[in-house]
Amino acid sequence: MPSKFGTPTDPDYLERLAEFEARVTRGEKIEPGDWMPEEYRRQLVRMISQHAHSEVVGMLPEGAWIGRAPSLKRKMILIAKVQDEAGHGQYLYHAAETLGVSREEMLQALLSGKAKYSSIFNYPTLTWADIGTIGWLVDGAAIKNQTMLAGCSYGPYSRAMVRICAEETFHHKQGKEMVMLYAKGSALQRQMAQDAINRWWWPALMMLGPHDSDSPNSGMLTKWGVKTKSNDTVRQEFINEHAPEILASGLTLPDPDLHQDADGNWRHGPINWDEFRAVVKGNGPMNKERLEARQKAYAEGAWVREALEAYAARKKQIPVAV
Ligand code: BYC
Repeated sequence: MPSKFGTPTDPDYLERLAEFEARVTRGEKIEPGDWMPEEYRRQLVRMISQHAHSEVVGMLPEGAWIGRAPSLKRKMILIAKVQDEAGHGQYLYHAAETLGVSREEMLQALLSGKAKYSSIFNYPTLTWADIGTIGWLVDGAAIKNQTMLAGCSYGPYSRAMVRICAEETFHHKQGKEMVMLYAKGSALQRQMAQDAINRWWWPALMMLGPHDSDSPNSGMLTKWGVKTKSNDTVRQEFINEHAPEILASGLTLPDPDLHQDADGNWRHGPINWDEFRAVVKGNGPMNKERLEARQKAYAEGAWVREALEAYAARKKQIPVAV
């Protein structure tokens, strides 16, 4: 039986590729059992597994504040949010598994430092205002990116995005409400909110990926309907929504060049891509801590995996009554 993942050396590759591309152009979803080029599979595994790791590592900066939330209400919201992120990781690992990669392979790539996850989670959460700011800016940027991915050509990824975006909308709203409240609060609350916005604004812009001219994967991903908007387009949408709202709340943004053009778009100053590259290479402020935290959690979960394996093996030996 021919493989459902085609390579250019296959005799019928060009014919199948044309059929696959026609399906993508018609807006049909590609499903796990369907034929697809090996390169499409590889790109999806790369992106979906990175996305899954981001959700799981993304629990760490916020999880650190659960025990220090200022009220029961805020604590309950934060617990629900962090738990949602674990669920998002699950949907995404499952989506990647439909492409023939195992959970263990993906986890080992993360734990060995080989796999990437979003740059944004390598920054520290220094005060409680960072929690609101992550909701407003980080979830805000993630929603723009993920709404774009909800229209992607791969069915399982697209459907995971629809569900994730619905939950992220709640995350975004609670963060925005919190920061807006502090912006109108005491001098200390205003200072905390401003400081958090100052520290998270640029990393939130970087999170959406390099400029289109420096984005090697975009060409193929766009051609095959995985990315339905470019990195810069998504970033522009994010700035157009968030810059005026933050300024209207009475806070400022740490970009002296930020302004609105006659066409309605908000223009930003130069992004520090050296910082972005350093963070992605593993030299950000919290890379080491984040990886160590995941490695520790994996080691401490060994007994659960062993127990599950023993249970599964035992179950196989017990005759099932019919
Ligand atoms: N961080 O060709 P490009 C959340 C890499 S979590 C690190 O443009 P692409 C949340 C990129 O991988 C949601 N690396 O790449 C959770 C590539 O390197 P490789 C997070 C980055 O893939 C908890 C190279 O740079 N969202 O919401 O076409 C609490 C060249 O870039 C980053 C996702 O994961 C980065 N930011 O486009 C709160 C979205 N950007 O792999 C909230 C899913 C780029 O070739 N991912 N690189 O070695 C995507 O949509 C796309 O991968 C990107 C980049 C738009 C990010």
